[in-house]
Amino acid sequence: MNKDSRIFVAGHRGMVGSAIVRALEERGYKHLITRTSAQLDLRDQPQVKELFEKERPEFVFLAAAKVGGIMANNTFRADFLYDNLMIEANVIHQAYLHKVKKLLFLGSSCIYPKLAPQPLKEEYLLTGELEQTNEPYAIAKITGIKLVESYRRQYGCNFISAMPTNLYGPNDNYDLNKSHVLPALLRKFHTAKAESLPEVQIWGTGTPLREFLHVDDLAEACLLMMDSYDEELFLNIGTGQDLSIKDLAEMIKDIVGYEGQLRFDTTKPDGTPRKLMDVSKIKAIGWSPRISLSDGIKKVYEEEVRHAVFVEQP
Ligand code: GFB
Repeated sequence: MNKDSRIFVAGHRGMVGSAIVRALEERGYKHLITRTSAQLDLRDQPQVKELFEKERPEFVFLAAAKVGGIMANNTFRADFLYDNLMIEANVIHQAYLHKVKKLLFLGSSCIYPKLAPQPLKEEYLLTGELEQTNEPYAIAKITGIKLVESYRRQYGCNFISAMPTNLYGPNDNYDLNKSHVLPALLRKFHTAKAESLPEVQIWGTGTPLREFLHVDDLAEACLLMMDSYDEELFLNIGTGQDLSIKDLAEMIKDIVGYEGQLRFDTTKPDGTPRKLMDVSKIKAIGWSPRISLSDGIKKVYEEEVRHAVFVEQP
């Protein structure tokens, strides 16, 4: 990419897309192409075709997706499968037809089998059964990886994929029924402190292990891959370190300054027991995360509290 390249960031209002836009703007890229979902429905093939015909993007970051936490994934199973399949198929196919120079597709660590050996190496894809709570989303993301791989092999397109671990950062979703665990706990502890509530409910047993990456670190990895990675194999993006949901809850409780109790609601699902990424390949090309988990959570919490609202996305 050079500073005048036409760069389409699909999903620029979301947590990942907005972080990629911030990183591109900081580096002086001038010709960013963006559309809100009200302006362009990426699930609609004619609308996506028109965008590519009109704007002729040279580079595409495919960060648009229907995303959510364990409950949203488990409840809106059809939407997670349909919306993501349509977005990926439309954008990747139009990128091929319009001779996009390079496309980066964003997947997710839930593509790996539920009981795969840890840490998760890229080659464990499709070696076992998926976690049930997010199987439709995972199948959609695996399809995205296979679209990228297939357009490369059949048509020689320079399309690549990145698989981020669980993410957090600015522009996250704070709707407690749809969000991921980290924003949910920030909001729950903040509310409990403000209202002097005696306890906070944590879903599941607290024993599942999760890895968390600040989205600004992910954006750096995406720009690096766009600049200097041209291989077929997708790359894991994570910190290589995880912690239990109970330990995450204790960390957030301390950061917020809440003094009540934790209560585990075991009627809620745990999801996959562990999904720790092996990040040796992305590290070998020169990327490492810079933001520690506690610093990142403090930063996000200060930003959200300063705005005085926890934004709920549809
Ligand atoms: O972040 P999360 O919703 O998604 O949940 P996954 C992680 C763990 O935190 C689960 C527990 O064991 C939850 O039961 N948890 C505890 C909570 N309290 C809460 C809470 O208040 N809200 C939420 N949401 N969880 C998602 C996948 O899996 O991760 C997606 O469903 C995607 O497909 C995404 O891959 C990154 O890590 O379990």
